[in-house]
Amino acid sequence: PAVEYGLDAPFDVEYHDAIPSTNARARDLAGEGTTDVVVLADEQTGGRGRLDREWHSPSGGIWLSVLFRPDVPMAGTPVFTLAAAVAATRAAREAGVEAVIKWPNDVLVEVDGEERKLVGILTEMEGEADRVSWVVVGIGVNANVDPDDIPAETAPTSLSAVRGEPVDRRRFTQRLLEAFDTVGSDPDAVLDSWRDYSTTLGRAVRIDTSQGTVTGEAVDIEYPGSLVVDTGEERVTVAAGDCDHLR
Ligand code: BT5
Repeated sequence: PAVEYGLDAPFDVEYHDAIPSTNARARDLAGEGTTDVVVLADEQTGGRGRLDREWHSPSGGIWLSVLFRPDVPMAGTPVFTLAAAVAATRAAREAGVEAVIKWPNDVLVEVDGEERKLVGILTEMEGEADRVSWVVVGIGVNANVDPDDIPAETAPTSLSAVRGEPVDRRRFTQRLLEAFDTVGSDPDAVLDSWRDYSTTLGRAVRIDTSQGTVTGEAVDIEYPGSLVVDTGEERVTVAAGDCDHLR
């Protein structure tokens, strides 16, 4: 395919010019018994976010999924989502884009005082409670795309829009995968880097969870990726939810 980057990555890479969803393809490969592979596409025609939301994936982006089989319980998998956010943020900063992480899975850039979404991450897995069979971490980076071509209600941005020139996708993807591989195997390193890059810690947040809404100050992140929120009355540990920064 035209998108083939010639990556020297710590994974095998399967390239596609266009595919419905790299996560769907990686799940299929998992079902066939494959592991340690990256599925990479220039364009997705059926990209998905969390809760089956649409993920717009025009040509020029970096849409990829990493399939691996870690020796961890199901409950430990959120750390891989954090690792992906850390890796994408590191690669963005190396490309001159001051990205920050919003809990749990958004990589944002502040543009004209407004937080805009640069990267989205979707982690899927299957297996037993005490040990996963496989994990697929999908990472969508608005690389060389025009934000106006992304009709998302959450204001998007892209690497090329922030830089004013295209990014070298081969180099960026290489750094992203290297960082994911290095940091992903060390949960303490993931949490430390996440704290460094976070824009959520120290801020007033409102989190909608399946058990209701939690409002307070985000004070820390805890293994395997839970946000600790000080409500003024107590400290609540939130495992998953949609987070809004209140100021
Ligand atoms: C996410 O979901 O942020 C996870 C996105 C994961 C995408 C990757 S690409 C490779 C792999 N293959 C897939 O099919 N998926 C993964 P969530 O937090 O639910 O955010 C989704 C929301 O972001 C949508 O409802 C839109 O409002 C907005 N959105 C959609 N496309 C966007 C884009 N390209 N840039 C910024 N925001 C977008």
